[in-house]
Amino acid sequence: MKKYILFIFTCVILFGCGKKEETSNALFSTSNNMDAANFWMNINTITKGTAHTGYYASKLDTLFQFGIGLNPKVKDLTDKTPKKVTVKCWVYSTTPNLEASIVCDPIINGEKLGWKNFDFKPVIKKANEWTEVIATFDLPKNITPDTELGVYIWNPNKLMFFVDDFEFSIE
Ligand SMILES: [Ca+2]
Repeated sequence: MKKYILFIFTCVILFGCGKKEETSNALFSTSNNMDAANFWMNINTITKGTAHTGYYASKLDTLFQFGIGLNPKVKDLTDKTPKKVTVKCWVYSTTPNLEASIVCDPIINGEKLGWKNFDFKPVIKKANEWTEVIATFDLPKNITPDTELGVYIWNPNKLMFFVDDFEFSIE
């Protein structure tokens, strides 16, 4: 009988522990792999208020023509030659048909290798709602390990909009 009680007791403990591991009570969590720490630019556009996740997003307006972005050298990211850059982000515009874009501007020793932009206008049609944007840029074949891959939000008309959850990847 004692053995059975011990067995049941053990099961309760194991089951209880297993369940605890599955649930998270975190009200907030974040991560930072430190590899991208030096690459970010225009972080002074980050403001508290309208946000897709949490409380903060990059705000563009009459003061900020350039929003969140990054500018790493190829050699700081990979030993290989990347062919593509992909940016995913969420955008909230206060005006419909947003005239702004994501720019990909690879530069080596001050020389531009092929400036490209992904226009928000066909994607961000409605005002005051969050929309996910995915932009892919083919990189020029002549990039080198020292090429800087400048990728950032451009707001030439000084409109007000917000950008959050900006993801950058190369392949
Ligand atoms: Ca956020």
